[in-house]
Amino acid sequence: MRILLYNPDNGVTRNFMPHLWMFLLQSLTPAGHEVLLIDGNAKPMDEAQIAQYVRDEKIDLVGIGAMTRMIAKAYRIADAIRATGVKVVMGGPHVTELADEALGRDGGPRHADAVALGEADETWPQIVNDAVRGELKEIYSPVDETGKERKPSLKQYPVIPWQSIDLEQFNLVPKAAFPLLKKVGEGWGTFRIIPVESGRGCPYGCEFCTVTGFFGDSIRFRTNESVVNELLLLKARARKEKGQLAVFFIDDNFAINVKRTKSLLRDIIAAGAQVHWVAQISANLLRDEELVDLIAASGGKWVFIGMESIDPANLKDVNKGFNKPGEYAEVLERLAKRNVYAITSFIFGMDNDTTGVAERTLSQVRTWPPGLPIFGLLTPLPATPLYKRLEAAGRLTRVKHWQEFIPFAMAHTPLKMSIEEAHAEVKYGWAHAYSPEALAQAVDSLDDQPLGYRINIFLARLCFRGIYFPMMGKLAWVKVVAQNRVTIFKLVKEAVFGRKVRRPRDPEGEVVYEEATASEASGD
Ligand code: B12
Ligand code: SF4
Repeated sequence: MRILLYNPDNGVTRNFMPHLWMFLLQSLTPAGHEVLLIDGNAKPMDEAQIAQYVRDEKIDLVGIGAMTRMIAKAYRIADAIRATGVKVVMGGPHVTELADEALGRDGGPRHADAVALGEADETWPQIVNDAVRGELKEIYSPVDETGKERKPSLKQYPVIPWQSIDLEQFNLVPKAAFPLLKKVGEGWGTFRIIPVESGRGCPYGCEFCTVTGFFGDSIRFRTNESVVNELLLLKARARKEKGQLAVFFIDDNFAINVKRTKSLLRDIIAAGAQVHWVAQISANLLRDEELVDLIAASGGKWVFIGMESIDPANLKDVNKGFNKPGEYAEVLERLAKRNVYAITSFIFGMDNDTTGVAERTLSQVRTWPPGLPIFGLLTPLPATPLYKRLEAAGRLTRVKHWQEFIPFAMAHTPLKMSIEEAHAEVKYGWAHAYSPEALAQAVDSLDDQPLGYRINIFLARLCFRGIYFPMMGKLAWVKVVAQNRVTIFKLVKEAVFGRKVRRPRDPEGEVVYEEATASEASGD
């Protein structure tokens, strides 16, 4: 069979990273089938185009995966494919929770021929085999012989053939930035972020999160050896392509078992498998100095921290009382001391939020080492405890918000502010955290660091700005570049002519200056 795996675009931004599920299911497909991948965020297609593609490529089976925010597009695409007579299987977190919606058993139209519930590592081969025989079932659940739910072990993790997968669509280097980036060091012609998982599951059960329900509170890990080998494979590819590559460890809480994470990081270092990496780790686990040392030594550059709120009452409300706002600054300083920076994620529209929450949050953020703050709204995703609580209280204003998806829009009314006020807070957060002044300040705050670090924070800030203010066309980019011309000019000048590097004060209290060296200019 010719199988197409498709992930829809989110309709707002371009994807910075491919979706792991596609590569994983491709690797788990029984031999003898050809599997094609389309990620809509890198290769946007509308319904007519995808239907044409399915006909032209003589596709026999399509698998579609989607998060809640992309599900409306996923259904439209599925409808267009099914109209060509090709069967569609859907999987992922949304249809796992609402299989009846996808199968048209809730009174609405049917979108999928079959639905794979939960983790499909073990059911996917069975789905393919059933499709070959023309015996596709409606629902596939990961269960054992006795019918009990079974979470796949990650001990026998498949080898994803990264050395040969076509990743052209995921090059993140904008062509206009070539001249500047070439100065920074070798190999900046391509830059890709690759998703790698080292484990699954998080037992913390934050009220708004689907992870504890979906992956279960049983935490499972791959072997260190299998993760290390995957990193070595990716490193070899980057070397061969003379390109740059970073890994996103997509584990929900990469350090959920600190002892195991340390052992993995030690093995990565021992094998020389260090690549630059990003991971999600909750703030409470970053108290451990040795862990943070190992993060830095193994290539960790950015840590995504779900801070959510600076108000302990809000955190308690959403079952995230383990976050202690009082220690956020200390945690970030601990990381920054090792040149590791944080993507700090905040949620507005929580029940104890009042107007001005964005400025109150930003006034703290400004005192922290430079990072990448991101702002979202409390969103009741289906089947989460949050959804159930708001539904029971009659507080949902858009009960099936995913069917009329609007980016950055609430689906319930917070207790102490209006929906419009909450939207305005998010806008304020993005506008002020990513203004030209804020970008310049972030770059300047790293004045004692090599040029590579400052370019890195500047480019990262520009990209993150695009989450709320998408820069989809050339004109939008030109505008952003014009607004930030002073900072860009400063960085280009330094890349081309070198600079007087400002070093920390020496013991005599004198400021020492020296010319930038080639090694400094080549970054980290
Ligand atoms: C990495 C990640 C991201 C990345 C981007 C996605 C990417 N390119 O990989 C980033 C950081 C950008 C991101 C952003 C967001 N994310 Co996110 N993200 C994840 C994360 C941590 C890992 C995804 C992953 O690769 N998992 C590992 C793979 C193996 O699991 P999987 O995708 O679920 O696939 C398995 C099964 O679901 C199934 N399956 C999946 N698809 C299909 C398709 C078929 C045909 C079949 C048969 C089976 C199947 O088989 C797979 C193997 O078992 C998950 C949490 C998690 N652990 O999954 C959240 C998660 C997917 N994100 C979530 C959310 C809410 C978001 C945001 C909306 C957050 C926000 N408020 O802004 C944004 C939206 C992004 C967008 N593009 O619009 C939710 C989605 C919940 C939901 N019901 O939709 C999750 C589950 C986390 C959570 N807090 O609940 N995310
Ligand atoms: S710590 Fe993160 S992954 Fe774990 S339940 Fe909370 S939000 Fe979800």
